[in-house]
Amino acid sequence: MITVHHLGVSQSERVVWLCEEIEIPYVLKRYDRDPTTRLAPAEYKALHPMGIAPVITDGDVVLAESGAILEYLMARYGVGRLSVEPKQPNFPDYLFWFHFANGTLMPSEMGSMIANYLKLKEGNPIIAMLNARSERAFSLVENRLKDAAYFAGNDFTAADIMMLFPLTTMRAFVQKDLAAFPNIKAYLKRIGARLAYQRAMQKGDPGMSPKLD
Ligand SMILES: N[C@@H](CCC(=O)N[C@@H](CS)C(=O)NCC(=O)O)C(=O)O
Repeated sequence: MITVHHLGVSQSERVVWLCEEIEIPYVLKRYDRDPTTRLAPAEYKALHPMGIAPVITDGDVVLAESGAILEYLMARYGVGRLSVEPKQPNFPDYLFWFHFANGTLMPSEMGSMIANYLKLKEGNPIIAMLNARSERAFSLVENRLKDAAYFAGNDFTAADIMMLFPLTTMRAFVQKDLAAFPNIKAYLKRIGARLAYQRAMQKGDPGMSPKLD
């Protein structure tokens, strides 16, 4: 049996959501963040040497890293659901957006979050660089969602599951006004209507309303 170790308000929401979408049996174990440091509690950190969420256990397998976990679960239990076959024309789009989420968008938003914590003053060249990078990333996302209903094309895939966290829950840590991004807002509405997403958020973070606008 798969156990999804979910740290509250974290990227492990992706794993709960994937399990709900592909309807695989799993046990959900929730952990709250340390109220002072906002980091994972010691019990969570003991699960994997890196000490960060998400982590799953599946028999003897202990696996961390959102992208790796999603690929593992889809390959072993997903019977082809939510991924795109290499022979399909939108395979490159699927790969790009699946990896853009954690390869570029998350580091860019994390940079802005750290700059906020350090209280760098407006006008600081690092802030200007980070803001420009974040704007470029959000504009790229906005343009993609003008041309396609979902990141890989017409169909919802795991690329959407990877991409959603930086567009939603990450905004609990670093503010981002979406007023200039109508396609992103319409997309978030579409995702919010998915029953599997609603179930995942209800089970994973019952006290939080998903940041869908
Ligand atoms: N690239 C990693 C990032 C993991 C990560 O940074 N997790 C954060 C939560 S979103 C975490 O565990 N923070 C708590 C801590 O550092 O103690 C992944 O996607 O799995």
